[in-house]
Parts: sequence; C-alpha cells; structure tokens
Amino acid sequence: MRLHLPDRAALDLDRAVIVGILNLTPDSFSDGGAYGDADGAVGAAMSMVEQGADAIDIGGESTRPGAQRIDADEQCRRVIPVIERLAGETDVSLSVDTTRSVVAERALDAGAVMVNDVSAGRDDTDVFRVAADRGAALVLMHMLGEPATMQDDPQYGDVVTEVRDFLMRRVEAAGAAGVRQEQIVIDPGIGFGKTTAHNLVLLRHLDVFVATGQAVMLGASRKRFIGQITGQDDPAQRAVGTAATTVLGVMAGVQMFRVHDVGMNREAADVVTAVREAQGK
Ligand code: HH2
Repeated sequence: MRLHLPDRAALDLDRAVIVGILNLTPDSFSDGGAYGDADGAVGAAMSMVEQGADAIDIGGESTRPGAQRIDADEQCRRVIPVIERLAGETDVSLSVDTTRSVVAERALDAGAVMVNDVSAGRDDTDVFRVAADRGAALVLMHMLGEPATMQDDPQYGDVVTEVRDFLMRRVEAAGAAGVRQEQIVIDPGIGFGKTTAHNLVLLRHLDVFVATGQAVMLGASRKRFIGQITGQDDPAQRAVGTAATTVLGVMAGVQMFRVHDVGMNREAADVVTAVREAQGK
C-alpha cells in the first residue's frame, strides 16, 4: 500500500512509517519550547531523520488539554522558516500539524507534502480544498469536543464504532471536496476527548480502523494514559510505554506512527515487521 504525495511521490506503507514530532510551540505537553530557535529545530529534525524517521510532522500550535489557540500568522511565523530549511536539507516527507487552511497552504508552498488536521476539517473546511488543489496527503483525526474542554468527562456509547464512523464521515467529506481516497489517513486521536479506558479500548481494536482500507496513523507517543499505567509522570520517561503501543499497532496493521522517540520506535516497528514477514519451516 502506498500513500500518494504531490509530484508523483509516495510513501511506502508496507514498512511502518515513523513520523517524528517537531513541536515549535512553547507549551506542548512533552517537548514544549525544547528547540529554542530555527537552528535548534532543524537540528532536532535532522537527528530524527538519522534515527530513521520517514516523515517529520511540524506544528506551531499545541493541542494538549486546555491549550490556548494560536492564530494562523503566529503559526506560520513558527513553522514556515523551519519547513523551508528542512525541505532544502532532507527528502523525508514533511507534514504540517495545523487545522488552518492558510497555514496548510503556506506550508505546502514551503515544501510540505502532508497536512495533519486534528480537527478533521471541522475547524476550517478550506483545509480540504487546499489538500485537494495541491495533491497533498491529509491526516484526519478524531477529537471529541475541543482541546480547551475535551477532557471534561468524555462519554461514548461504543467508543470504537463512534470514532470509526466519525472518521469515515470525514473521509467522505474530504472526498466530496476533491481529496483522493488514497491520500487520506485516519487517526483515532488517542487522548483527544478520551479517558484512559477509552484509549485502551481503541488500542485494543486498531484492527477495526485498519479494516476500513484507509491508511491509519497512531499518535500515542508519551501521552498521559501511558504515565497512568507506568507511573512515569515525566513524559520523557514514557518512551518504552510508547514503543509498546507501536508494537501493538504494527501487529494490527497500522501503517504510520507519530512519535517523539524516533530511534526506539523505528527499532520496535522493524523487529515486529520482520517477525510478521518471517516465512519458512
Ligand atoms: N497528537 C498530538 C498532536 N497532533 N496529530 C495526530 N494525527 N495524532 C495525534 O495523536 C496527535 C496529533 C498531541 O501531541 P503533541 O504534538 O506531542 O503535543 P502538543 O499538542 O501539546 O503539541
């Protein structure tokens, strides 16, 4: 399976795609303010490439629970110079993590090939038009409510079915706006309007998302539910727990993993893939 990108490029989804996270935000829950300036950010991204990242997801707005919204101009100021420089230094795929069409468009101009929209096109439906016009890949994620309030007592009847059905409705809406089906990735949105119990049930049923036939992304990296299970309060200490979710995902057929700790997740995914592909007597 391949994820089509602009200019006839494609990402091979038969081997797990590791997407390194580059948050250019002062307030992200795990790596907020970690890179200082553009030089630091480019260096961090290049180190992820060396560790085996296939793509880098670059964001200028935190979506952690309770986060403040950042306007499009400020997001552009944060992400565009870094995308421009990375496009000149590496050929791994660059993704922009934004819900705003203006930011998506400028990021695609600067060299990005994928738009990661955690609102699945609900914040700004023009994101669909921009992705369609430019032939960009598009990640559609499930979120219940909004970052400011999403963790205030989220409720579902059947979380797996509801999240899947929502995502398929958004795939349909993106398709109606002209985005090609084979360019759309769905993501259950671990931690976005979900309790730990909801996250665990979603992780247990990742096969349901894979069975839709869309490419699937998992974003469990360093999230709070891992800390609740392992007792690790510091997000940086949740890499092993994250790698466990990558193993589960590869076993279920998930193709893309959005992670902070690239090397560890690359290795975990590669070992599981090798076992899955093992043949012989
Ligand atoms: N999670 C976060 C941000 N963007 N995109 C997708 N597709 N899936 C995710 O699970 C996802 C996402 C939140 O994590 P992070 O970027 O580390 O933190 P913050 O939002 O605080 O910057």
